[in-house]
Amino acid sequence: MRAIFVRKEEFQVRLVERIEKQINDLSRFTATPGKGTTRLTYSKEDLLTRNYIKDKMMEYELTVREDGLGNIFGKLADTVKDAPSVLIGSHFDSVPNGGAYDGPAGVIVALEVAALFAENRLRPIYPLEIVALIEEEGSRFGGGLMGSRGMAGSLSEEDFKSLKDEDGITTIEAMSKIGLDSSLPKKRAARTIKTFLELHIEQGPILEEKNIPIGVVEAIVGITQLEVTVEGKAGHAGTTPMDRRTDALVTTANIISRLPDLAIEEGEGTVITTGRLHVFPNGANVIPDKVVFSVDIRSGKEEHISRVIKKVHELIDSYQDQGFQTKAEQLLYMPPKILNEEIGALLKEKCADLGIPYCSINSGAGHDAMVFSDVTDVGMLFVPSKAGLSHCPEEYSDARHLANGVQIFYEVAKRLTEV
Ligand code: HGY
Ligand code: MN
Ligand code: MN
Ligand code: MN
Repeated sequence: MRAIFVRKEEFQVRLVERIEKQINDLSRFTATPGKGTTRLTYSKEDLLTRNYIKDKMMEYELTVREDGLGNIFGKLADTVKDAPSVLIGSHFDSVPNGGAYDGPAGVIVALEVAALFAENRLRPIYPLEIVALIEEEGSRFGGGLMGSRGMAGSLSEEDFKSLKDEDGITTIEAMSKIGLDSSLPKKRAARTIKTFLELHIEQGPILEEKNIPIGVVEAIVGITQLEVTVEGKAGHAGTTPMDRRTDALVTTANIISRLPDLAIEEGEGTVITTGRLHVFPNGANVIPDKVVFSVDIRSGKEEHISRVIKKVHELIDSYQDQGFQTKAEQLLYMPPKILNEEIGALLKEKCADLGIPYCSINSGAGHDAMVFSDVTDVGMLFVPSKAGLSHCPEEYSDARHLANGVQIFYEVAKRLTEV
């Protein structure tokens, strides 16, 4: 693919090399070496990544702190006391066996913007602040967008404390295991954030197919995540006649096989996915008495999501009269979001000034930017994903595209921080 990049200067080459090195460094912090990135929140891989990010922040002369959720902040020393920050960042956790770019690409780009502020000895009026967010994927505690929701106040302190992973370890216990202080403040007053900017890999094929290096995100799809439980009766696989079974797994299979049609009937890009499933007691010669599985529903319009949620409830309830207990717990509900037009226009203006081709694009993936759009102005850039792949070890984006993002955010940040 012929790459379109801003003119190649020594600075650009050096920036690309620095980005590539940081991507490679961070990709080492995985629980599944050789099988993609598995970096669960508050795990030892989280701790290694966290220390690396904090070292980088200190190298770039930022004041480093962590909040009561474990989000990491690097702030360019205050110039105007209590002025709201221009916050740039993304998340650093991953899905199981994911890629090296989903999240870290945005954290590294943000760090490199701070490096340019430091190198050019800029003294902004509004502070520049870099953030590395936790548990965006929800891979350990479910739901997702936990770091940004905790900051924005849409995840309450008690809900945060009640979250447990599959082994029953709470967020608080897991935090203290890696030396994090969960008693620190979590919610961040909206007046302390002037703008939030996030660069992310597209995780789809559009930019690569159009051969355009930058997407300016205008809207983000709405997402609901349900956790469905089907309870039947355990029994002996050999001695229980077929007509006397209340098999939770067979019923779950029937339910899951009906889900795709619910999205297809809605149309307009509505999608539904079951990605996680647990069978209990999970013995080859035991009729399963319980199954717990995820249902992820997304659409560009809220009406489609709410209709599908209703149909999922009707579907699982229809098994109640066959002796099953069923329930669906809502782990996450995020309506579709339209991002701030002014910030979008500013991003496009800077792309044009830098001679970087761009297009507008919508996101089928969820992002922390959608949470922050409830409390501040938000801007988001996408860079191409090779073959549109993501959430898999094959995920790849060209560091030169990320360098484009650094330069665009650097120009936008100078304007917004009123250097
Ligand atoms: O699921 C998503 O869209 C994001 O990757 N957390
Ligand atoms: Mn992501
Ligand atoms: Mn992701
Ligand atoms: Mn419609």
